Amino acid sequence: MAYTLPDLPYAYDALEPHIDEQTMRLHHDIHHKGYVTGLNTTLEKMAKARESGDFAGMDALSKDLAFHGSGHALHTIFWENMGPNGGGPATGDIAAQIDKDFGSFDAFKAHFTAASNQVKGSGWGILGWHKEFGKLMIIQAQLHNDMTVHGITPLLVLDVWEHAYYLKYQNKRPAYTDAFFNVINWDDVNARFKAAQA
Ligand code: MN3
Repeated sequence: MAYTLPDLPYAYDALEPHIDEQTMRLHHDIHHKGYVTGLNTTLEKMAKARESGDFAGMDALSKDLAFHGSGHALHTIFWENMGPNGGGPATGDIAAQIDKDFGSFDAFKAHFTAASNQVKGSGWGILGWHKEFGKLMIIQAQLHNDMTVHGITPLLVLDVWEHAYYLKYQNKRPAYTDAFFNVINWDDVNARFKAAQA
């Protein structure tokens, strides 16, 4: 049972002018698909290793699983975190929790964009709920999988790999992370927050 690339929940041009159509096509159809394929290939190779009893490649395969599995998971969240009618300040329960854990929405936004802008090379800015700690946290991911806090559930994720913004924003990552706040679907973030607390 292989994993498949989920369709975008809106048209490729739905996030214009903040995220351009060509970037969305390449990002979803080529890059995300690559992680889905990589995840399936890695799981097949792991199954073959168990069948044959030859576990010599398990270090590399484990790294591949972390990379492609996290790539597939984060991109799936990323598409759903955005929408054509999004943007504006946080709403609902997540807004209250943001105020509690970060002081204000503006302080959260400044913290989240700084963490995202300062990712060295390819990675993500991530707002997550840590159920055991009872707290929202902002973390970075290097690539897709390095530097997590184990136990955290991603609620709002921002891809800052160059493939996510370079066609439109070139080297101006801060302009892209600022534009992201015009397309955030807070209903989706709230649904994820509710599920993560259950
Ligand atoms: Mn990406």
